[in-house]
Amino acid sequence: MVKKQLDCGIRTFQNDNDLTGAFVGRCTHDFGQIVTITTLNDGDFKTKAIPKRAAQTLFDHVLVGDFVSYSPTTHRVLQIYPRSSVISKAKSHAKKSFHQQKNEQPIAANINTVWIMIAADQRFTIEKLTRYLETFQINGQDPEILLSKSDYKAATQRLKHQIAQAYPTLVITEVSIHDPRQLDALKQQITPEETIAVLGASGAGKSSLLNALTDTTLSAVHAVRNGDHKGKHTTTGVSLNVLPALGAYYVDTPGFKTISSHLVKQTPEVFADILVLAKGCRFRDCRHVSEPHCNVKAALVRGELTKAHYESFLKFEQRASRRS
Ligand SMILES: Nc1nc2c(ncn2[C@@H]2O[C@H](COP(=O)(O)OP(=O)(O)OP(=O)(O)O)[C@@H](O)[C@H]2O)c(=O)[nH]1
Ligand SMILES: [Mg+2]
Ligand SMILES: [Zn+2]
Repeated sequence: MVKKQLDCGIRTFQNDNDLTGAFVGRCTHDFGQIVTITTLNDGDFKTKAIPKRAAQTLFDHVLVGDFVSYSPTTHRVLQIYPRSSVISKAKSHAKKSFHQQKNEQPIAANINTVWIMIAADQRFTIEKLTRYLETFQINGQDPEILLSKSDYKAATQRLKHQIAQAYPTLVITEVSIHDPRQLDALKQQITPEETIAVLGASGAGKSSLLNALTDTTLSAVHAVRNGDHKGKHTTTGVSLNVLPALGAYYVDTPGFKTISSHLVKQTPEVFADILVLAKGCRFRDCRHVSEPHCNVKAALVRGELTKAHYESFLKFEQRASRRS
């Protein structure tokens, strides 16, 4: 049983895909040009991130979370198996290009759940939260929000209030690595075999939470800067880590500077209410700004919609129209 929990999900993947007997590994570390592949019987090995035989498109870079077939003699990746999901974001200094995939940086594959970590001691804006929600949707679902460093009690309450104004339906889980009760409640949310990707600003506490969940110092952490509490970009690569007690997998990521995507799939769930209201607007292409008989604005005037919620929807729409 314990062994099964530590296999990075390889056996389950083999069983589900009729691959028993095949040499299947999972990518557990991405250093840029080089990745680590973890296997059942051939240990861990490092290899080129872009396998020789793969077509030279961006998404053929082996990603953390990928299941691959490999040669046990040459330790090369032969094939990346089809992914159930990929998370990606726009490259930091991407120019606008016809070929949008080229400007997109893939982060990890075969992710079941995305946690966005917002720290109580860091600078926060609703717009940044919205960009996280639109960028890191997974299988048509919004990511889940973790409010970290909840031991900063007053700041936590302020943040929760601010978020509730803009997103009354958004569920937020508070967590502090110093609060065993909150850590236990978070563990209850994790299901065996689940692969969770954790994303958020540098210094938010992603690696600290990994250490807290594993009772180890698996991942390096570094104090945030005095004064503005900015992180120091301690984690540089993406890694998949085993949570042994839970039989699940935690993908630790570096704090990214830009959060946006050329590949936003759909309007975040948090705006579902506005999409419903918009069906009642007179004009199908209503922008809900100054058009007559706008049902969204009517709801705003009636107080059924907060100003913060309405305004963040408009900003989302503006970004969407710039993308298309
Ligand atoms: N008070 C408090 N501090 C925390 C908590 N979690 C993390 N920290 C501190 O926040 C700082 C940054 O934590 P890290 O885990 O390195 O942050 P990170 O998100 O991994 O940062 P990058 O690797 O740079 O992206 C460290 O000094 C941690 O001790 C918490 O729950 N409460
Ligand atoms: Mg880190
Ligand atoms: Zn309207």
